[in-house]
Amino acid sequence: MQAKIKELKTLFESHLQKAKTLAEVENLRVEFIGKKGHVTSLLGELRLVANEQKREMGKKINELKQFVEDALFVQKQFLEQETIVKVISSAKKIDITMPTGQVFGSIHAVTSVAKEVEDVFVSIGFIVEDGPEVVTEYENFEAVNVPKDHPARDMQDTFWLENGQVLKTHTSASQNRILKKYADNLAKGEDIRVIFPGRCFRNENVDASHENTFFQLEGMMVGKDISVANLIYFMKGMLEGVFKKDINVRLRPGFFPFVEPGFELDASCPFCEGKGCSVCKHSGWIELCPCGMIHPEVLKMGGIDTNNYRGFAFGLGLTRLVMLKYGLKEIRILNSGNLKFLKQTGTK
Ligand code: FA5
Repeated sequence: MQAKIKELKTLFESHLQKAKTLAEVENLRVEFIGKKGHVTSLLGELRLVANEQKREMGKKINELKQFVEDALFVQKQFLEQETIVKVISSAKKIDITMPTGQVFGSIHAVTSVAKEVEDVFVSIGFIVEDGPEVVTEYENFEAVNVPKDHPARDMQDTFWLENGQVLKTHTSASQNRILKKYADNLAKGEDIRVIFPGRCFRNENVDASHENTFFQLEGMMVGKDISVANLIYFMKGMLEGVFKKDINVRLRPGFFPFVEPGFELDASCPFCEGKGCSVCKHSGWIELCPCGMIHPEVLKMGGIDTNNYRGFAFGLGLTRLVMLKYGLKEIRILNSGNLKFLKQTGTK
């Protein structure tokens, strides 16, 4: 048996020297340590060996098996490495410093300003929510205190779908769903702080400052002692984050059925710093963001206990903010796909 083991080892070594491909190495594995391989059969022959030698022979066969396994592993690794080197050295050389001529896209101005606004709010504990563009009549109107036949429905020209749903005319259409989603926060002693950007659609005549498809970015904060002062504080912080300078804000009364009291928030013109210029039509102020304290009916429909909690909401005209930031006089350029414009305003 000992002689057989030795013989097998020599045979394996001579075969291994000739194994120059991975397939040949695999064949060798099957031939020696496969189910019916030489070494495996030798193990079967152990039962014929005298009892006092069984232990020693068993050990030697296992050592041979281990030797074969190790040698095959090393040879396999060597061949794999050799293949990689061959592929690399025969590959076409590419100069990665050469200009490719490829045209890369960039982030649209609306997306990039939305991200700036989101970053400011997220840094003060707001969550960013998404919402569908097709919504129910209830979400778009009733849930924000605009019942059927209410004259305020005419404030926003609506695209109605055949199934009775609408293309959302304002991001306020997500208020009800979001209030319901986070109402439990209040019981846990936490505020509700959410912002929700979204694309809105209105069936109106387009001009330099009105599009039928535009973006708003809405925000809500609900809690125990929320007041108009909180609203002013957060809006000022957001504008300073976007324009990177001190911005004054002022409130004027404004009517929206879903807020009481309601306001129009004006920002001091970031271009002339309130002195008056063509962007602010020489008033020093720019109308930017309707807002107000959320109407108790809206809170109730959102599952909020109005005896204990109050909140503010704002509906920033995101597209208008983008126009302001880039000094654009024509809103339609933003949806035009004009590459020259997109290249100038896009960020990487
Ligand atoms: C609303 O849509 C209210 N939902 C906003 C709101 C939310 C008020 C929460 C109070 C509390 P309004 O219709 O004014 O309000 O639109 C808000 C902003 O969207 C406007 O100030 C304007 O900046 C922008 N906007 C409205 N219509 C257009 C349009 N056709 N094109 C571009 N921007 C528009």
